Amino acid sequence: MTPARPTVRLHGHLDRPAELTVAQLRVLPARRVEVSFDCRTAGEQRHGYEGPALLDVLRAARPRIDFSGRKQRLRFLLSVAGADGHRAVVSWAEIDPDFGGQEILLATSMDGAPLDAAGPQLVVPGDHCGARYVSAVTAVWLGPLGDPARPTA
Ligand SMILES: Nc1nc2c(c(=O)[nH]1)N[C@H]1C(S)=C(S)[C@@H](COP(=O)(O)O)O[C@H]1N2
Ligand SMILES: [Mo]
Repeated sequence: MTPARPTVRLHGHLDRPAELTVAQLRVLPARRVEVSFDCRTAGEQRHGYEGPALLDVLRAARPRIDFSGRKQRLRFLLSVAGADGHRAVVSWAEIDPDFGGQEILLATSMDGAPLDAAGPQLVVPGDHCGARYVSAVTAVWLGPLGDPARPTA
């Protein structure tokens, strides 16, 4: 019997919410990055990751964000959750090419080893600390901070 594959649930303010396996993430264009990060308990680590840009994953799910101007998108954030409950927030602006344009990935392999059985890993090359490298990602939520009906709240 084939073991069940972990999936990532893309939910929140999306027109096409989805539940994707690591194999389905590989359909998107893959990026490769070599990174090093520091862990308070385990010290410095270096790894090579491969996988789609988080931006491409989310664009495929059609974010319900008004892209006609630039200010509207600044209240949006992503919450990335791991299977063990570890969670990290990424702002939309960090990955948006008009702002930070960071190449944050949802990795499908680490050091050449596929992550199909473990689930994908968030890769944040700009971070010095490894804590946002959420592994075994099970969900990515996208939504606005505050009430979009009351933009000044
Ligand atoms: N799901 C999950 N991902 C996680 C963590 C965690 O506790 N749970 N710890 C983070 C931390 S603190 C670091 S430094 C990196 C690398 O940790 P590792 O060496 O234990 O894999 O993974 C990050 N990703
Ligand atoms: Mo860490």
